[in-house]
Amino acid sequence: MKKHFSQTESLVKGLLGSLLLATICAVGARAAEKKIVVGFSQIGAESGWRTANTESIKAEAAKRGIELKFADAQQKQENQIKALRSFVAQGVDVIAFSPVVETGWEWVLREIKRAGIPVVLSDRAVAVTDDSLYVTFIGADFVEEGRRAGRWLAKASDGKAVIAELVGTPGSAPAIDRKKGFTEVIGQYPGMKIVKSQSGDFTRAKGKEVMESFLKSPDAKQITALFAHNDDMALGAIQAMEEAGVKPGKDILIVSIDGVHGAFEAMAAGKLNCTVECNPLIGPQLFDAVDAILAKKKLPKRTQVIEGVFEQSQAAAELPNRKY
Ligand code: GZL
Repeated sequence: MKKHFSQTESLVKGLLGSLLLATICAVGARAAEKKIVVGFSQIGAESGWRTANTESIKAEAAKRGIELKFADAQQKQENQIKALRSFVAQGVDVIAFSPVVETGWEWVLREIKRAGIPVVLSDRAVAVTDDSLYVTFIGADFVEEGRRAGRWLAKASDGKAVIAELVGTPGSAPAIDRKKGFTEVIGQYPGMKIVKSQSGDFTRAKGKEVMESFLKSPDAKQITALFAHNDDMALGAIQAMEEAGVKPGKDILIVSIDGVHGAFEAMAAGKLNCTVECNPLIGPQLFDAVDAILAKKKLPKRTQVIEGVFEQSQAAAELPNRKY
């Protein structure tokens, strides 16, 4: 009996050993295969800039084999907050989002921190009392973009301009900071003043609508320049000017921000005078940050995006190089 039991015993031991080995391999293989999962809440599709930004993020995630859970908020903060909460419920590895406005994020960011999920701010910043609620912010210096627009207009108008302003989404970081930078520069020129200012919400349609109302106002004739917080609103304003018999780029100088393809076409046609670049192609930087976070590397609180300024004389030559 004893002999018989030892043969059975060694058979069972062998089986258990190979079962254990197979399990270890399977778990190991699955761990090796486990895809990084990133939840991204995007503002919407309000402008050419935003579309290019989305394409850059989706393309980079696909290139790196990252599972991207992408949510379009149609420019509504409540939709972004819902999406952020759903990412927590799904247990993603990293959460990234482009906050439509600066305020109102503290609560949900604290929930995400409690869930132990790192957060990356993409494109726009948030106003919070505790900056440990996010790991890093990847985006442009909007105040400097506003200064660049102001400097260009001061030079082009010899420091004398009666300005209409198309403002971006109220409460958004780009709208607040671009206005801040622009007014800081024109404040140095007594001959430059903003006489009309209204939000076009970064969209072409609203930009056209607001410019139409500016041109219908009794003091419309005094306007000599337009500062648009993005190219899409400037392109809408150009349409409104032409329909009103005003020559855009000549009767009214126009400076805007983003550097989208349509802006270069308008400059080449002599209808837009200057666009200050704001690079939307931050997908690679975003996923470099994700990789660094998952590798437990230290990141700076702020990752700057590099950009330039382009005017009419450069448009035709630059057009073929434009990636967005
Ligand atoms: C800027 C970005 C702005 C663009 C607009 O980084 O947040 O939002 O200037 C876009 O075109 O709608």
